[in-house]
Amino acid sequence: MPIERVFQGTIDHLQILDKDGNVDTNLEPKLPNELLDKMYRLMVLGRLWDKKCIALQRTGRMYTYPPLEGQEAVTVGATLALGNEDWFIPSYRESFGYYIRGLPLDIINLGWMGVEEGLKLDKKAKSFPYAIPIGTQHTHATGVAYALKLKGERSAVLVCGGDGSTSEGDFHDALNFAGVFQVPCVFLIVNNQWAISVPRKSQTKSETIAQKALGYGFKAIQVDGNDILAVYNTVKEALENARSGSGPFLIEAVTYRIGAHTTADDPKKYRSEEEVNFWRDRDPIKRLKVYLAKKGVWNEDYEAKVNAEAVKIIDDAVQKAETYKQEPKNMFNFLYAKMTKDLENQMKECFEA
Ligand SMILES: Cc1ncc(C[n+]2csc(CCOP(=O)(O)OP(=O)(O)O)c2C)c(N)n1
Ligand SMILES: [Mg+2]
Repeated sequence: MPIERVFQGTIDHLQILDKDGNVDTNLEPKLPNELLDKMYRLMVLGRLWDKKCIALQRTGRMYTYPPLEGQEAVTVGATLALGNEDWFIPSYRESFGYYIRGLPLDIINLGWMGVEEGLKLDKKAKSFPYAIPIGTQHTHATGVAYALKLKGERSAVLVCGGDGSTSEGDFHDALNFAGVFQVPCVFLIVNNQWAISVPRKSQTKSETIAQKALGYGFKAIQVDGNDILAVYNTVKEALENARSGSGPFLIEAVTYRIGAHTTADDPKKYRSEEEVNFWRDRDPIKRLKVYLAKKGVWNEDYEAKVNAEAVKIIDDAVQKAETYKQEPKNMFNFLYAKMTKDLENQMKECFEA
């Protein structure tokens, strides 16, 4: 009996801006300067806000916080590519994306300060609270996307999960269902090389994470996650295809977490300084800066203005969050849509004793 090949798959890797900011002119998207300027401002704001959050945590003004440094192109590029009609379902690492979805920064601060209202998201932002349990957001996303499809809405879901989340059963359940029911969901897997102290190579034997989608019957691509042009364009196109009925898509964004996993982690215990420096050299902000300088958008004055503007936004947001009068009863109010009898009794015990 002749052997017949019944399946063959390939995964492409996309990079538009190289590590030194040189653009591949064959791939360069024609984005207006206003959008490129917005990307740069948001990445700078994200980085400075991240530094501030770490400083707040170190001085007892914020709780455990998961740093963003190094992954700004993924969070900013992906959320900027969303339409108002789409849904954003992030993990804890993409909380800065809420700002791009229209939530004020002080509300995001509140979430990391342990105030319940920080995750009571304005419905207009069409965003889910960030998932702390690894991988659970993937099944939620498939479910939301299925609902959009059943309702006949022209919108899509963007869900973000780490490389570690792809080892969870939830990830595979979500992809299988998404493929079978052709739901409008874009899975953005943020491969930052580590799941706390577990390296990517111990996570899966696959050469790429992207290829996992092929097993579930849909397409995928790997992009340079430190190249905002590649991230933005790929997510935008995938969302548009999903809205038009092409079904799910997976994007593996290859990036690196420069900081600690969270403020409760010490990465020096499991990774080398050389590795971190290798990735520092691939910084996402630096390469957009070079590109913008060549376009005549970036110069020293511009940099000073962008930084001053970011510092002001951050200071105002910290001030607002720290003077927020929280309602302690909300730790009971926000647990279920309707409070259970047990919780009601516990609340009474706490506040009426
Ligand atoms: C179900 C579950 N198991 C374990 C944990 C503990 N945990 C928190 S973060 C993390 C690693 C996640 O790594 P990855 O998905 O790559 O995301 P990253 O933190 O790198 O952004 C683990 C195991 C958890 N939060 N939830
Ligand atoms: Mg990871």
